[in-house]
Amino acid sequence: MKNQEVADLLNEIADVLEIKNIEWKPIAYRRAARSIESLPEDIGLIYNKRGLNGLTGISGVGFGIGKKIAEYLETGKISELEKLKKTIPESVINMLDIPGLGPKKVSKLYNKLKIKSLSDLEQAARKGKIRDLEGFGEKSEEDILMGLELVKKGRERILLSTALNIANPIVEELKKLKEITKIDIAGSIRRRKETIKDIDILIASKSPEKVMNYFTKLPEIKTILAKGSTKSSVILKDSINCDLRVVNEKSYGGALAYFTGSKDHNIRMRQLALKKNMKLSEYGLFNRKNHYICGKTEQEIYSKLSLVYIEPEMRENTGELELKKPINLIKYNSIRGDLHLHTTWSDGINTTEEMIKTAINKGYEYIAITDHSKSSYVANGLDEKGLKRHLAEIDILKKKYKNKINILKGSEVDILKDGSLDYSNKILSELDIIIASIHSRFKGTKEETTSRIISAINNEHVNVIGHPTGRLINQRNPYDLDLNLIIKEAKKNKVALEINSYPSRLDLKDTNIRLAVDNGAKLIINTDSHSTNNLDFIEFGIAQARRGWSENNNIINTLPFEKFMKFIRKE
Ligand code: DGT
Ligand code: CA
Ligand code: ZN
Repeated sequence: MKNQEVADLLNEIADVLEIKNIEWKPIAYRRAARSIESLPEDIGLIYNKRGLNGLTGISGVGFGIGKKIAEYLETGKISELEKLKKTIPESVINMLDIPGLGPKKVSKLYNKLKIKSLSDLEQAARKGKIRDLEGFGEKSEEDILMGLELVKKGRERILLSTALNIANPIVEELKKLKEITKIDIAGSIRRRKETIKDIDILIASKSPEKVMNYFTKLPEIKTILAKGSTKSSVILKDSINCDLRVVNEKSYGGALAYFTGSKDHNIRMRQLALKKNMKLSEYGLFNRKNHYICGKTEQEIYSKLSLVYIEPEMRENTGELELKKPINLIKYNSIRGDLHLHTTWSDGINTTEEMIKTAINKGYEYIAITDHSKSSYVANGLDEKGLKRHLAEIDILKKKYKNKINILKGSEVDILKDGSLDYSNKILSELDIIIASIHSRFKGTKEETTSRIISAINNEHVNVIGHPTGRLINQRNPYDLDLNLIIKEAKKNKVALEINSYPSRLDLKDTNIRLAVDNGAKLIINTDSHSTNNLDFIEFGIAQARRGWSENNNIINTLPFEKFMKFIRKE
């Protein structure tokens, strides 16, 4: 489907026009973009079948915009946009990446203060030059500086899911080469860190030259930075670096441990080896006289050092090497149900039935359908009447699929400003499971936001706090919260804290999860799916749970259905 691409380009035209202070036209482009985004049919197909008439038949698309879309579908670009982009510096357009800066604000910064780039922007904000501009204030300067920080971080580090989507196909390509006997992704990806700087791949092979020749010719590669027989470094077309190392089988475990890291874990491990009169390197474990002891597998290295084997997700030197017995981390197949799913009844793009069928195919025992409540109007939340109709539909589907899966009636209910919920208790009592989430007024004080969440926890109908800290990776910082207090209250009231698996959320994050685990609060791993494909995000939530040292007993949706329901009924 090209719909999103086309919509993005139309929005880009609108952005540039708005920065140039041109009126009305941007509104038309945005209207067209919105309607194309939500088209169920592929816009390319519409054009193929019915030409320009097909395009102008789309609501909001007139002749002028239609012709530009046709040009894009035919040639892959819109000349009008290329021309427009030449009329202002690209670095001005980049300012739109700062959270909170839309084209109107960028236009003022550019036209009135002559701010042309992110570095101009930073200087102006630091010197207090922006506060006097109409529509800005001292607070906006702070927000801009914080936004710049987030953007800088985001440029350096990409989301784990993005990194895996780039790395996995490369590994699949490499596996085709029969000279490769072992291959693993190492580095922060193997540790499943939430963001990634670069891709590290390790290979065992007796013909390193062949491997390197094959690797450096892959179509994914943009620039070769270095090519040697044991190490090559490239920049991929996705603008991320990828390092490849080839070792022999005898050193594979040593190299895998070394390149998986983390660096701090490696350093601690080397110290422990020295204490035992051994030497650990990327080639394996050696005795004082430099005689090879072992190195084929990681397991034998940990074992020779009398250490418990540490799973990659735990290797951050936060106490794991001091463990006397292994932690039985939750497994990637331990989850029995996904309890946070959106459908076309609010802002999802698949129907309730499509979501149910996907969950059945994943082998789940139970699921909950949890569309938004009425205050989430941007997410098309359901009012009471809508909810009733939605529940009637779920009743029918429950019967239809009763031998295949247990379907819970749920809702993701907004926590309002005063801590009350978006539906009355009477309505909430008709539902099986309630996720309470904050979706508005993120900027309260620590006390305000904490007490809003605690009020929700104290509501007898609430079972889960959704994405508890509200952060969006590289886009929005977490709310100011007293997480210790929330963990304590959640535990007391049999409310589970969510590990939201959505790749840009991962909320709670690894360190928060560890805090909840240490304090005995229960957690639940959900995907917050807005389409059937999103159900696969569960692996990212599980990965963060493992990074937070979770075992099955910390996570309520590892329980068989009856036991899970006992928790939900607060028995
Ligand atoms: P990233 O790339 O920032 O997301 O995180 P990593 O952990 O993948 O870091 P990277 O790519 O710089 O290095 C890969 C691994 O190599 C790292 O996890 C541990 C190892 N390593 C890198 N530099 C050092 C070092 O100076 N000392 C030790 N002991 N290990 C290192
Ligand atoms: Ca790396
Ligand atoms: Zn939500």
